[in-house]
Amino acid sequence: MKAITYTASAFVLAGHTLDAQDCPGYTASQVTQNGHGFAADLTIAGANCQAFGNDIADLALEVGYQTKERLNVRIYPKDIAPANSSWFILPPHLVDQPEWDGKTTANSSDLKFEWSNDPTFQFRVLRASNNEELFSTYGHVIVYEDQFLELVTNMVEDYSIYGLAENIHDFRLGNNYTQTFYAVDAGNSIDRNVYGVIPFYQETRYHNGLDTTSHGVYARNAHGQEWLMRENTITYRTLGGSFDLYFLSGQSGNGGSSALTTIAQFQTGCIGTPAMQMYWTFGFHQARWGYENISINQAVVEGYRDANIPLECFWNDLDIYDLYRDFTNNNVTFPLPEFTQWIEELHANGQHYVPIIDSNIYVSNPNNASDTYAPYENGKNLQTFIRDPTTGDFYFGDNWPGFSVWGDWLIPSTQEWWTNEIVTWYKGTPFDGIWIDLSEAASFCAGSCGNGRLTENPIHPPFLLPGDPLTFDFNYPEGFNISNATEAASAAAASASQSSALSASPILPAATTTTQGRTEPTPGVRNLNYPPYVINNVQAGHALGKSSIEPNATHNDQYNTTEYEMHNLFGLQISNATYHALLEVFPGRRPFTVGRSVFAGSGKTTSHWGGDNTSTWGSMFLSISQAFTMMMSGIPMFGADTCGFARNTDYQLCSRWMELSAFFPFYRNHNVKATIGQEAYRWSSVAESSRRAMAVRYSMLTYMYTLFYYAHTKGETVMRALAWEFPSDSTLRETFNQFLLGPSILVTPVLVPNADTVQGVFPGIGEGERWYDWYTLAEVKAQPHENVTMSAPLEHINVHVRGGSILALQQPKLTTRDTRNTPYSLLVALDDNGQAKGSLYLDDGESLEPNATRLVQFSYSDNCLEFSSEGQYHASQPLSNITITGLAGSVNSTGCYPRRNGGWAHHGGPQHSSMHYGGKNCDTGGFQTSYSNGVLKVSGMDKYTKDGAFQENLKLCFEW
Ligand code: MIG
Repeated sequence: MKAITYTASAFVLAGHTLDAQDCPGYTASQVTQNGHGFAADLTIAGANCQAFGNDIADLALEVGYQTKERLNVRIYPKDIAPANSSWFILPPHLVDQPEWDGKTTANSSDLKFEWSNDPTFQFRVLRASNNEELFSTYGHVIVYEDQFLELVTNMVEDYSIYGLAENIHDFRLGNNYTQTFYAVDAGNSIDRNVYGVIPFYQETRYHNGLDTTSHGVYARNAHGQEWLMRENTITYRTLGGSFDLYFLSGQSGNGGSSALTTIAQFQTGCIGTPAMQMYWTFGFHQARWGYENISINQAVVEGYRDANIPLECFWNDLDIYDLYRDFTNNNVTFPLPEFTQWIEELHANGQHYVPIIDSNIYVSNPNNASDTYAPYENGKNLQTFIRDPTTGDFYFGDNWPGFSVWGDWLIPSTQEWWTNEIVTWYKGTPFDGIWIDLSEAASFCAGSCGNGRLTENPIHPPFLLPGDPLTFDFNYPEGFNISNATEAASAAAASASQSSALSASPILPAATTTTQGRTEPTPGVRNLNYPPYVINNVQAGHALGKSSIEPNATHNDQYNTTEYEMHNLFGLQISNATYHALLEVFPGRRPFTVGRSVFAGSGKTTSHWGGDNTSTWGSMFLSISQAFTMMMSGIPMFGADTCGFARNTDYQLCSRWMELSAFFPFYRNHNVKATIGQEAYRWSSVAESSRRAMAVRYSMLTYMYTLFYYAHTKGETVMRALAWEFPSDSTLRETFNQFLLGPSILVTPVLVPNADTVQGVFPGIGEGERWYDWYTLAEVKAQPHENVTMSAPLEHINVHVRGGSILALQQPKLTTRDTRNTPYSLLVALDDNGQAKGSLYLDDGESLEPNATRLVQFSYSDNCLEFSSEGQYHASQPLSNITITGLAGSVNSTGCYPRRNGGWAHHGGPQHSSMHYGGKNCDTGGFQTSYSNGVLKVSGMDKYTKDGAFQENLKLCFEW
């Protein structure tokens, strides 16, 4: 036997490095053109290499100019035995497969494909307009084995690529980084694989500040994989499947390319745009693992009410369940019907309720007649669970409830079963959405460990649970020892004595791990549990079967597809199934599901939270770059566990985090068990920070909602990196300590402890951009590229409005329902030319296909505010105020004039309070106006739009 040592970058076999690039590569022949590309054969150009699998000698190549902006390259085995097809081919019904639009040809494409056989098959993709090379395997071989695919692309010097979600890493991925993809149940592993897999990157090239360009690459493959970013290359490796690459030009029309266009092309053309969310989901959510009974639930809801902090939605974790079993209610702590009534009270107050559902299903103890568990029995009757290939029976892994099974989403009966369980459970637990956890899918043991042991059910998980004796968490955020010295010292002492007590009397034996290095490829055989190539999976020993269903588990489809192929898709599938189940519960209403594991395309049905982060400043900071990657991946309804999940938070971190997350689409505070509570009302400072930040958020809910409308219809992004909005400024290429919400709102959070100032940049100053403080409306005075120091007391988050924007605002209330019922106001922030524009989308806030919508486009120029309003939706609230900021220094009162198009007229300059409406006398107009420092405020306009603010097109002019 050869000695095998694993190193991070290569395998050392008997003293020498095994490099798949020593494989022979392929030769192309039999080229046949079709109208929109060509096909060819690829034949192995030497002896089998057996690098990390069994070589496939004959491949098919297909190159397709699919749309003007998208080029597809597919390489797959030429002869696939039908039974093995799922090894290589990812069917379009599982993951969308983009196709030819029926008209694009090589000549009309933004992109150009070139190839050569010298010395072996290699290809490159160029931008047609200027022959710029975007992707190139020249100088490298292609490796195609049954368990290992590799290709290498040459990259420009100091390249900037972004994406490859999900990762907890800097925004710009860097040139010395490996992104591993294998959905995993493991905290927020920094720089490693996490819960989701979206193999798409976007590249930006700055060209010395001239004409920044962008393009994208999507690799449609669901296998375990790695992307190795190195100085001048990226190496792409997967454990199977095919090369199915989509190159996106990032160009719009005949113009230049941009990151935002590239990202939109990925969504609209490749994976689908995100689901439209219900209006209320943009309110604030409170969750915790450890809300152990109805009285605790009640106390939390009251805590928020008493502190005057908005609480839109209350979440329960596992605590509601009987013995951790999905779809149950603990009779003692959450008895029915009291629990049902409690949820109905929330509803009556305009609040909502979301419970957790775990991906695992408890297996009843066959020897205990009283241990029947209907969800298992029902699924068993339909034979709808994933199987253990060694017994042919179900695969019995282990999770919270004990030995468990998992739904096999490849067969239709599983949807039927899942829908039935959800519909049934809803009767006693009238939820408004579903939180899907552990969808990696996680199992606490290796293999079908319940074989022959089901009679032991229920069993305790093989590790201590938070909340078990001696498991209190004494960790606090960085800087806690400075802000809370005494408490920090006593926590350290308590922690030490707890760990010595635990080591004196261990409660559980140490968990065993499964470790094995590289296995030798065996002709004709795939080694599923220990593939020859060992990806850098975050689990101990990098074992794929650790903390997860083992790769050799089988599905019930015609191919008996294995988990090896399906692993990364479990989260996508269970979220899709839950989406469809919710459509049964709420016909015609947009389903709200929040899932932990996601794949390319998940955003069409689900939202996502950042998983188990920690109560640390670093974790808070990285939530911003993580959010950017989700925006790029078509999953904009994203947020992190605010104030941090694992460990204790403190008042500073929690204040800053409540402020920061107020500008993330999904805004939820969540916390693990056995730590201190972290609801926003627990500290006066956190309460005040939350009230203030939420007031900003709730004021602009319609703006957030409108951003989602454009995400859903056009693939636009919701949170935005500064680099996306200001592409010519290369100094922003790594920036993620600030971000934009849509094009108009700039957020500069405090990300470090013990600070009362923050630094941030105001992009575009000196090149026509203007910025205004949200709270004072004062214009920012800064030099180009200046890192401006701003005051940032604990309860304050810096928010700035970009000149050129018009925002429709409402008055913040304690629920989104009440906020939505307040009058509108408009904020007009002028740019250098005295112009601005904006838009507003309205509908009933919950229908999948609303029968009435309204889209209002605002514009301001030449002192006139105009809006055009289209659609049938009737927003009954009036328009009460208009504020214009950025007006020139002094205002002359030259009298008013009526210039109305069936709308408004205004007499008196901004300093006059009298105005005309519809030709009536100024004095009965009753508008109030005030002007100072470039800000004009007009109020008291409600009476003119009693029937609704945006019922007609309007033009309102100001004269001075
Ligand atoms: O094995 O349900 O990420 O949000 O509180 C851990 C308990 C299970 C992981 C989730 C977390 C949730 C926790 N869950």
